[in-house]
Amino acid sequence: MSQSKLITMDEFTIQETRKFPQATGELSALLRDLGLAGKIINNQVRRAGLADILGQHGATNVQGEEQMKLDVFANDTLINILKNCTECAGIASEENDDHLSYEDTYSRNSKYVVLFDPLDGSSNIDVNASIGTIFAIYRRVSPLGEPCTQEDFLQKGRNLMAAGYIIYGSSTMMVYATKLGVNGFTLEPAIGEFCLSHPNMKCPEKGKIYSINQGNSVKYDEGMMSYLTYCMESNKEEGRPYSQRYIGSMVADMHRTLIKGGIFIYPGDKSAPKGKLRLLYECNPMGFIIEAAGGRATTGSQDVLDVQPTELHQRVPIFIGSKNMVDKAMEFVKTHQAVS
Ligand code: AFP
Repeated sequence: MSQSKLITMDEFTIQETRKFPQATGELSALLRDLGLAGKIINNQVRRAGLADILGQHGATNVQGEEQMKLDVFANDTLINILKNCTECAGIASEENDDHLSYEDTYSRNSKYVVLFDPLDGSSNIDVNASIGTIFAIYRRVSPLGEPCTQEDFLQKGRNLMAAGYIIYGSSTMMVYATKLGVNGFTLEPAIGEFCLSHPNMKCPEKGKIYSINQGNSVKYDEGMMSYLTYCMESNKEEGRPYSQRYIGSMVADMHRTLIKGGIFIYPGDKSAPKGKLRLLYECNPMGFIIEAAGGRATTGSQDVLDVQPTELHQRVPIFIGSKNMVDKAMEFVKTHQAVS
């Protein structure tokens, strides 16, 4: 990309906001605050091996999974930054049982709520693989001036105002989507700013990579198994067999999928019909980003963004990525659904 000057994320977001004369700048401020949280978390992630911060924290989260110290740090950082900013009425975190309503006057009068997975893929921390923070921003439905309520968080992904992630990888990047599109910003460590590096990101319509925990295939249904066989079959014209890549960190697998194209799948299986990934903290934000980039995200029976959430920690199966590849996977899944 040839660009004559560095554009910081703040500059870019303000320019985008100017396209909407009625905008108050609150969403831009919220994105800036999420970027700030990302920089603080990044700083700790980069020092993980040195700071003796690796290892289990001892507690388990609401999903029954062991938390690691960095998860706790990332969660606390986001909660505190969003509490002290003036644009967020409350949060829901993958690491907390319930939502949190901020009670001060500024917060009560804020129109946005934020949901996040503070450090997704944290089991990759001790092998130094990429991990990330995922966030989703809704306009609240409860009245301004009141504490926010659970209904503010249990909204369909279609209602999202913005969603994004910060990937702590070879470099640190913040990618966020609004209805205007998807843009990526790389952290320039010398000045501590996220700078526009990937403008107007589009997910290629077709890719050559499928990404799934294939070790679980003994539990998959016939539709899933026949799709996997299709991915592995040789067909020169169609570019198969596809390559299989799976990091086990959704942010990292999705970042690759967004840039290179491909399909990422976490299906339901015999022991977990709803799969593993959480609708509100992982599937909706990633679904919103990928749709804004021209891709597709489905549970296998409906668009992820159309699922009406009923609980904060709900899980859904997900097929997400390049539109043509998700369409093709659905042919296999639907055929099986039709005969079973
Ligand atoms: P952790 O945060 O426990 O590492 O889980 C990561 C994750 O939620 C998501 O980022 C991965 O895509 C998925 O789980 C990997 O799950 P499997 O290990 O079951 O394949």
